[in-house]
Amino acid sequence: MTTAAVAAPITAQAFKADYKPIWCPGCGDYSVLASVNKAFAILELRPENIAVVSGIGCSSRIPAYTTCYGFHGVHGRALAAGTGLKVARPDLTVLVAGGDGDGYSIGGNHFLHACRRNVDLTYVVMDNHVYGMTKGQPSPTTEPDWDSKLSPGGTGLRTFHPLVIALAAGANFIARAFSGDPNGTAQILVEAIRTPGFSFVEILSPCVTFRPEQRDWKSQVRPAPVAPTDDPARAARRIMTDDGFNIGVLYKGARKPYQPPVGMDAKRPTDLEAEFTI
Ligand SMILES: Cc1ncc(C[n+]2csc(CCOP(=O)(O)OP(=O)(O)O)c2C)c(N)n1
Ligand code: SF4
Repeated sequence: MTTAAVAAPITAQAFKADYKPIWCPGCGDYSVLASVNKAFAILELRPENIAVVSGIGCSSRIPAYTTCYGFHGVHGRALAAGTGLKVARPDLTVLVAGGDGDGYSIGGNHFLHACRRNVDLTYVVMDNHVYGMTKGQPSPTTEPDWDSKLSPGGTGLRTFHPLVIALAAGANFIARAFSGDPNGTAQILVEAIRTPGFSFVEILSPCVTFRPEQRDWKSQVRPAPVAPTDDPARAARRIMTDDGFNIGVLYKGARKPYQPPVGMDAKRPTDLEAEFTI
């Protein structure tokens, strides 16, 4: 009698690339990377079936640090690239990742329309309320009174509210996580990836270099005191009235993802020309 070989379960280690991250010691993005890899392992995915797509920024370095397929594109265009990829290759798990500058400033318009389109991918924003890579300029989520050499006295500008904007624009899954809770973050990512449609996970990820006071986030975050809802009005009230530190899944809807047909016969330019001949 022969015993069939049983494949060992995949571990987070299998998603860890040989490249050593060059983030500053203590940067929250290290834990986000660990949570992403853990989530892939819990879901029993394989690196060759995943694409991690990013823009530019410290956080956007993440594709290089996984063994998955990766695309480190241009600033603010991660969602455009990731959406196109998922539409062309619906068989892949697509994770788009980056920072608050990348996603909400230069990429803000893509963010709105990715929520609206509801293509089946997961978007992770490592939000540190600052442009880390370019040395500390304020971002859309920077507090109006944050005083720095580059914004003396603060910007005085109202902050962008990514979660409620995502809800209004049509995202199907909305959650907030904290990098200092890697297991909780991994669980939220598992749920986000499993949920069909556009899943948005905002991860508070401290920039210890330009916002050292964010180390204190660990004492400010708390589990959201309410269960996830599928009612957008309740979710909006919840998100609008919290102080930005409630962690958990805040909204989970049931919108059908957008997926146009793929694999259609390509048209030759001469056929197209013939269609338009009067
Ligand atoms: C078109 C373009 N404009 C500006 C830049 C410069 N730039 C690179 S990263 C970045 C901001 C990064 O901030 P964020 O996305 O919050 O990521 P973090 O570095 O904080 O992780 C900027 C403005 C660029 N690379 N390309
Ligand atoms: S500058 Fe900030 S965001 Fe960039 S690696 Fe350093 S701590 Fe992280």
